[in-house]
Amino acid sequence: MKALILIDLQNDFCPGGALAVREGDQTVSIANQLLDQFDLVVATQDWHPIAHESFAAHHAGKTPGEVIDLHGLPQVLWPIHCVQGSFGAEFVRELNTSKIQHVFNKGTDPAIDSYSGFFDNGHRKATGMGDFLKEKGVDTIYIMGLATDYCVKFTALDALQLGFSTYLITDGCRGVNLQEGDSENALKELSEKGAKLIESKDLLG
Ligand code: VGL
Ligand code: ZN
Repeated sequence: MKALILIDLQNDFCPGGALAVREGDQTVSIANQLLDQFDLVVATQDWHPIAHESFAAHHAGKTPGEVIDLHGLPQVLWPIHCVQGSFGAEFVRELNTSKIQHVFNKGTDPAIDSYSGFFDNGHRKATGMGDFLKEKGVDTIYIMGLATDYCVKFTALDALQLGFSTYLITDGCRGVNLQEGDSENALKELSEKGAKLIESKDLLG
């Protein structure tokens, strides 16, 4: 049984948003086209309290893009984004959410970030997505969304580690690219670790 996981298709990651990813909005129509190819569709939603410690604004003298030690983990500092209940945290209006069976919120603990849809960055707490998918009999996961070099990458790494056969729909992803090549390197690493890189047309026949 195969599932589609839509990663963080939220206003703040699209042009005009607080943590805008170049061409982030172009992934939405791809998601909409793919929905009918899957028995099960789930989504993740970056969902931070305003006090989230990944926000550079909470660290005097720090700016977005800098890396700090946050309770023992390296943490990239971000602009304030995807605050619970804000417009920026909402799914992009054009996304057809009617086929999404479950939304997994992440990044809700102010003290730790959560790039993966499965676990926080310290692998301390699970979101429940892994158990949910296994209970539904899912063994194969197709991942797309935002951003390639953060939430897509870490969701796919965890999917592999959890034993799911893992596909990345590359034209359905866009990256932040704080450093040039981050997204390319993420795809390369995922491929080396066993993820299969495909394009949406491979599913649409
Ligand atoms: C993300 C940075 C911070 C993502 C979320 O969705 O890739 N990146 N929060
Ligand atoms: Zn975030």
